[in-house]
Amino acid sequence: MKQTENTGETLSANAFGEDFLWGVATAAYQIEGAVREGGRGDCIWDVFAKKKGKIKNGDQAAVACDFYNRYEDDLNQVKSLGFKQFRFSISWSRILPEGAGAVNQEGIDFYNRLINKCIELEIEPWITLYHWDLPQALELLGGWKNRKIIDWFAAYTTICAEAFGDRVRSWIIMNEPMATAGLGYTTGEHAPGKKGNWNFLPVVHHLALCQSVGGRIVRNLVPNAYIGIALSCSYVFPDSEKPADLGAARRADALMNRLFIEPALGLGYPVDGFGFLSNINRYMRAGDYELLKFDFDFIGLQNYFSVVVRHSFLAPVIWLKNVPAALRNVPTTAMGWEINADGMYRILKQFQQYNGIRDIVISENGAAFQDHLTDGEIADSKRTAFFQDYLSAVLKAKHEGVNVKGYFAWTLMDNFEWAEGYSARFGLIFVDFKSQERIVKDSGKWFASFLKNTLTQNLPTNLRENVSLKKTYKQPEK
Ligand code: GCO
Repeated sequence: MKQTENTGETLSANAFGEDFLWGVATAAYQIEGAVREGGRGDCIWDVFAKKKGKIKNGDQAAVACDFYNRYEDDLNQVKSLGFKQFRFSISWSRILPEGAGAVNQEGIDFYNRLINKCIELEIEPWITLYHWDLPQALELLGGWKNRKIIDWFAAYTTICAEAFGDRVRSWIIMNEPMATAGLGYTTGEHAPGKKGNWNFLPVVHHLALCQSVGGRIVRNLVPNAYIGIALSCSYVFPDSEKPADLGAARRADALMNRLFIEPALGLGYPVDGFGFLSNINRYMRAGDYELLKFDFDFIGLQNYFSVVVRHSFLAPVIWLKNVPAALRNVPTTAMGWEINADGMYRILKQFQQYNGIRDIVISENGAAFQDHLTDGEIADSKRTAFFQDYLSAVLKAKHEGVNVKGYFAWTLMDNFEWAEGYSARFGLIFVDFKSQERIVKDSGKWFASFLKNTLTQNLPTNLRENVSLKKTYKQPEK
């Protein structure tokens, strides 16, 4: 058994406490497939992935893991791995094929079946409302650049809260909004593939407004809801102690770690870290400062790697560059990301400094490696070691008083890794994308043994009681 670095104690799930939540995370577009089934409308990724050169090897997610049709078997696997929490996202364009307007009952039905199956298995369902798959119909109207998205998102959130709120307690309003703003609308590496620094600010502002607007709607419609957001975060090290590099690290930190939490906490945008952000004022309207605030029950942190940055004259506006792990002679994952569990510990300590954060949940953590199928087995010892090291770092922070309430491994099974297509495998379960065969990797088996004797509490009974109710969504009146 692995010893934790810092305390010398054996890493055991029970060391995290009886009420610690152990889960596994997924996202709709990465696993569902069935893009033409059940009345679903196109999302921005359907359109983006068809464009030449956008996704590695020209991969498409029309089938992905076919989770839409195989969810029962896959949830049985969640159960057999020992996880008691399952995080999935709702595909907005399954619920509202045109993004707004008529509700697609088949979409509601699918998530009802999925939620009910979770509960039948004594697994608590966690909904992410937005994990990057905006309906294409809304992108044609400007997408996240258009302030009307507040109304569209509010309507979608209301429908989901009314349809699922009787059986779902835990809600993540938004996943990694920084990726949407940065990769989706600024560098164009992600859907919808828009480029330009001047898209960044309105998109950030509309995302930040939607996270709090969505939070308020769920608060009003779902009694006893546990509401959060999921933010990517990476501890930032300056490349040197030179003032220029320290400044670069401050700017990177403002963008990567502060941009979405601080407005929610009532601190406004982190302009002290990155002056350019003061330009967001041109998108601010009266009342927005208040509207941005929301008292989340938890903040989901997703940590994969730490970064080292230095000043650079070659990158206008941000004036910094990332010093790639490959040049620093440090261990990396198949994504080229630095493996550094100390970064997880440091980022937790950094978030501990904020007054006003209630709970922290690690809403994603995991790693891609080259997996080799040999005699029906995947001996992915590097992935297991990664989880052990990062979990030890979480435990160390928890022992030092950081209020971490749960941990979600990314991810249940290999899936469509956005611009990397199927080339990057993050799963605890290997997927053969031709046959859809699943094989539990050694890391998955390790998790199963790790979680085997956890003392985790049972599913709240109130979630269970409502499963038998027949759910039909009433079309909104015109
Ligand atoms: C992310 C996502 C996941 C990724 C994971 C690995 O937020 O980036 O939530 O969809 O697959 O992070 O890159």
